[in-house]
Amino acid sequence: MPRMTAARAAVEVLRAEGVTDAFGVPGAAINPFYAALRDSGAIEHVLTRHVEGASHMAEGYSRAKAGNIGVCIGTSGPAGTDMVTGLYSASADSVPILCITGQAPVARLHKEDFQAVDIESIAGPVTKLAMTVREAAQVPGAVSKAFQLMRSGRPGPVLIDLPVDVQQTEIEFDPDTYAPLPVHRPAASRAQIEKAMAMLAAAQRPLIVSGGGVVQAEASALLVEFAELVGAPVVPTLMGWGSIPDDHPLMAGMAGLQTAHRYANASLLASDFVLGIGNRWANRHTGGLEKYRQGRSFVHVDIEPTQIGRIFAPDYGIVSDAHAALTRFVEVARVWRDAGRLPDRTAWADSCRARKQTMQRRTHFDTVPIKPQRVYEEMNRAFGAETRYVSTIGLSQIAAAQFLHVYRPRHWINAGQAGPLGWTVPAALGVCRAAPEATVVALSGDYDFQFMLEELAVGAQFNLPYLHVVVNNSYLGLIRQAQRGFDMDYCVQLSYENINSPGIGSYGVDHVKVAEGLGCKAIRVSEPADLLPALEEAKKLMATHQVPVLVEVILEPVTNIAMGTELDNTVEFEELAGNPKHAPTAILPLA
Ligand SMILES: Cc1ncc(C[n+]2csc(CCOP(=O)(O)OP(=O)(O)O)c2C)c(N)n1
Repeated sequence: MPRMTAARAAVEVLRAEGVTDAFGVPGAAINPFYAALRDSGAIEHVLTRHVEGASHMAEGYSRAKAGNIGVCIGTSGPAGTDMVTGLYSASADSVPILCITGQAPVARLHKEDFQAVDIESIAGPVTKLAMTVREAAQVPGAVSKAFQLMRSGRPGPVLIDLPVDVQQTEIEFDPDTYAPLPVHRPAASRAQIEKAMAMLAAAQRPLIVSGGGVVQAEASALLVEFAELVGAPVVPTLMGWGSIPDDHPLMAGMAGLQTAHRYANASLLASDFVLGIGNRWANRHTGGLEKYRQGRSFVHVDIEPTQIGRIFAPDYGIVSDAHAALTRFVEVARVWRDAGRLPDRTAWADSCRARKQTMQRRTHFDTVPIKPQRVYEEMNRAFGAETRYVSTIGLSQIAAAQFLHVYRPRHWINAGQAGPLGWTVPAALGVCRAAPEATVVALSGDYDFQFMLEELAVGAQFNLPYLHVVVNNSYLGLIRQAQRGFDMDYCVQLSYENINSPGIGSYGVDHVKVAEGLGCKAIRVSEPADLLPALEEAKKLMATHQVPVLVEVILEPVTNIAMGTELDNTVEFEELAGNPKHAPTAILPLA
């Protein structure tokens, strides 16, 4: 039997599970693992500038391609705690990442040793498994189980914590006969799908809500086929955006709060039945539950049994992987179509399409300083269907969801539930690493960008070219707007005397100089007419220099995207539900 250190055995398991890349920061307590990485030569390592950055890169890497598992590595103590935000983000959005940390020697774990922290307890609530492996012989099994867990059921992150003496202990392990553990994903039965189909067929105005689970399960093509067979419009959630192309006749828009379309909210309120697949009824999607549920029945299909009924009790629940469920939905729908059992829903689908045509928000503004809406209009011009967008949080993300267009799964990569500022730069780098052929376009407000902009150095060092649009209002825009409710404008201004934009005043951080200082390329835009040329120029710079390229857009300081009737769809829901006083003009009568 081959003998090797437990650290080497862990690396051999990673290799056998298909890992080719890792993101991390070395340190004393993880050095034996780094030695094993070097000796094996099987895994490429990207040295990040912040350990939190490594965790977000791992998430971007996982989300870019089906089957990918991003790996992030750090030493004991603060490296593990730095990665907790990444674990939270991955767990919240059901993304598998493997976090490996070094630890103090086993005998010193309770002696307040230097950088000894109880990371397995800290990471517990934000992982599927967090384990400090105290016995060297358990290491291969623990890492193997990590992969099984990450791939089974609802995907999510795992943390494996390796005390430095455990890493160095020699064990017997045979990589040649290693085999990954079986993965389990529940699948809907024919009877369950037929029952849901009967409810859908009985409805007059059915909608399908397509969540991130559809994207994760690589079931987007099946979703579109199913929607076409039954003639039901699709409302993707923020995590499911891209599961049906924006220009598909049955794409009814995104519903809910903020990251939503007015026409989708109207269509949702007009529906009488919702089939949710791989979604979790997030509060940013549902808004107020009473309004959301009133007058319609629900079927919920989810891979995780305890998700059924978590937010509200559906009329019928099915525990299933989205791919397995949609495969059967398509099968049954074909049979029912051939038997003439599928009602014609053309008029209903047409009414959703009419709302989509008439309830668009305005984007074309010529004013200087630039209004944010215009930025997205120009981005839609500059970037095609192959573009993979990466964004996190803020007014910028909200407006992006309202105005950009996404046509393919895994082409809207967004930290949907956790929304941690700083996620965008490292996540975009992770996407680039996983999909070097892709056109990756990140979008941030200036504050999100400033949170982890040191990671741009990683993009420059490792030649990870992507285009980062930073919409700079020199404000914590979203928070400023939220503060309206408190009648204040407090601790939200980012500007200070540093650089001046013509006619606008001081904008504080010179992002162009910072990006260039880190080895990237950068362009600043202040006039609407310069937006498209700048985006085109940025594409060329990316191709020529193979580094991240920043396009900084100087926006009006206080954005005038309406957060009331335009963005706060709780209000929109109420209006659309029949308050004639505020009802927007172009709404079709609600059924
Ligand atoms: C780690 C973290 N802290 C605080 C917040 C709360 N927060 C959400 S958006 C935001 C302001 C974002 O400003 P910016 O990135 O400039 O985007 P804008 O809203 O101006 O487009 C803040 C502070 C957060 N999401 N994450």
